[in-house]
Amino acid sequence: MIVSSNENETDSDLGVITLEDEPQLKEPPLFQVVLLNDDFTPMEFVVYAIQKVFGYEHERATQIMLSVHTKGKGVCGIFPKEIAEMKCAEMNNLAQINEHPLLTEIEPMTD
Ligand code: TYC
Repeated sequence: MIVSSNENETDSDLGVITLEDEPQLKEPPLFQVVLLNDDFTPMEFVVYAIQKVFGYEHERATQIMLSVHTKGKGVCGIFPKEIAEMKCAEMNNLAQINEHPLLTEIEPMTD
């Protein structure tokens, strides 16, 4: 089978298909959005905020809230850095405008 009609190519080039290097698409580094417990934020507000920012259903948001309440902290989601920063800021702003001390922070995944 002739794969090239370029006259400058030598016989030894015929039949050789050179593939370009595949672009090395690296996965972006991931960050956890970590929710911290406190003694003052009402549980129902935490559930509401988790649902609003992360899109969980009421039952799952309640599980996350209770886990944070008993263990001190817990992961709400794992995202590329910019999205994790946005979710974290959304949670902290929502808490602040409602005058609750609720806090989230982001942590790089160590895999
Ligand atoms: N510990 C709070 C309370 O007893 C509830 C709470 C849960 C607060 C999770 C923050 O991230 C939190 N009202």
